[in-house]
Amino acid sequence: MSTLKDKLYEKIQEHRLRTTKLVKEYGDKVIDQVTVSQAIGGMRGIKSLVTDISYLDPFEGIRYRGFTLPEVLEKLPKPEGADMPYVEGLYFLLLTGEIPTEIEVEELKVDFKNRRIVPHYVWDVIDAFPSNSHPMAILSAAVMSLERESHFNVKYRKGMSKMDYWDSTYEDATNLIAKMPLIGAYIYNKLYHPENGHRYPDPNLDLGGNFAYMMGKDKPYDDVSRMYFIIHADHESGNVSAHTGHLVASSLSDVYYATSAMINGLAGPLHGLANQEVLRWLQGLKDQMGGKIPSEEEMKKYVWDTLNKGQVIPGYGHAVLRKTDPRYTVQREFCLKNLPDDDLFKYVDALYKVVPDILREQGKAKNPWPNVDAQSGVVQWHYGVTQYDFYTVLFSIGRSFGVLSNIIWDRALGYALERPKSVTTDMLEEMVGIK
Ligand code: NMX
Ligand code: MLT
Repeated sequence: MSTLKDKLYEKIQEHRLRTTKLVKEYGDKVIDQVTVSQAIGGMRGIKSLVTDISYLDPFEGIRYRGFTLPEVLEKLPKPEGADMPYVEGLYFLLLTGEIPTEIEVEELKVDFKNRRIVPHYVWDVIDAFPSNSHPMAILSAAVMSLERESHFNVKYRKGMSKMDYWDSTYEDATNLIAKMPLIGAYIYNKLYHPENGHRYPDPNLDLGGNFAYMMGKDKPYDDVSRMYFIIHADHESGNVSAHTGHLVASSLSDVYYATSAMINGLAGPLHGLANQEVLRWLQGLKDQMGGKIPSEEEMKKYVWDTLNKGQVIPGYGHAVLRKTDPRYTVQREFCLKNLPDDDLFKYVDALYKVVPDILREQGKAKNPWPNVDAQSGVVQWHYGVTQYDFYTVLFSIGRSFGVLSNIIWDRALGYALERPKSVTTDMLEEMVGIK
């Protein structure tokens, strides 16, 4: 058994007592109420999910296991000479709540290496897709095709105690996480750089370093990958991808079904796909300007034109956040250090100066500030990943760390099948007294 799994099991045993006590002794305590607009309006703000892996404060942004992103990036062990920490260390932190030692990260690196072999049929599934397919559809199908590898299913069929669900779920989740970067890089090379061929991982590199290597990218793309996967890993449980993963897994579907579903949720333009939409929208502005950097007035006009057409400004607004997303800030600081003169970065920075005021003036968006997606494409574009359809695949690889950590804990704590109650419009009208 690996150190991570031992430590996780200790934590699970301690935590089970807390959950059992809450349900047994305080199960009837009211923690929230639901309004009509919440029921109709996407359940915004209803406190009805529990996770200890991350928490999103509207004004502070995300904390992973109590650590802010700058703290996570500072405290997790880093490869020699790197600015960004090992992604493997993040998995340890998300699962256990503890910052791993160098030795614990080293063990996990080896463990991931042993788990990352991708069966050949997955490459066949990817190859079977027409080359104009969206990479998110390919990723979802590739993950789905791995379902036959599930240990959980084999054990479940043989008859397994509920107390043991977490164990084979951990095995499935870790196997899948180790394979995700290989699948992502293969899709990238197949769609956009067939001349790269099939680049197998380098046994001496960590997950982030290997992703850069398989993508055919030089330094500092290894740090870009580490940063990218870490900041996208989790955003508490109510966002579409995390919630979908949790929902599907709550029926005891295995992690392959659940992860494929979470990828499908991430593929919408109001969620993860917004990162490609930002680039598409910015390219539109660039084309209109014939390449020159627009003046503030020209930029304002482009933003207003978009709003007046009834469209959203991609990369701005958020369902929970009410300030600039710290994930935007982390990437902005990376840009200031590594690509301060990049044209696209200048565009994005100039937008930051005009969009919030315009959104406030329009008066609709509750949060006029940029979210993670406003900045992430700039970094990728700078390092030559200009095929913006691919950006949400990167988001998916990062997000799988959070979603899968959550599913392991869901199983460990015996979280129930998710099944909220619906009402009809007639019933709502009766409840408010208009019928
Ligand atoms: N541009 C224009 N209008 C906006 C924006 C925006 N960026 N954000 C919100 N609004 C509108 C929204 O469409 C709604 O309009 P209506 O009343 O006509 O339906 C109104 O403002 C109120 O919406 P909110 O309550 O502020 O936002 P909500 O919680 O419903 O939605 C988002 C959150 C993220 C879906 C929304 O802000 C949005 O569409 N943003 C642009 C897309 C985006 O960047 N998504 C990525 C989010 C982060 N991620 O990675 O998932
Ligand atoms: C996310 O990272 O999931 C997005 O910011 C969306 C959200 O939290 O609702």
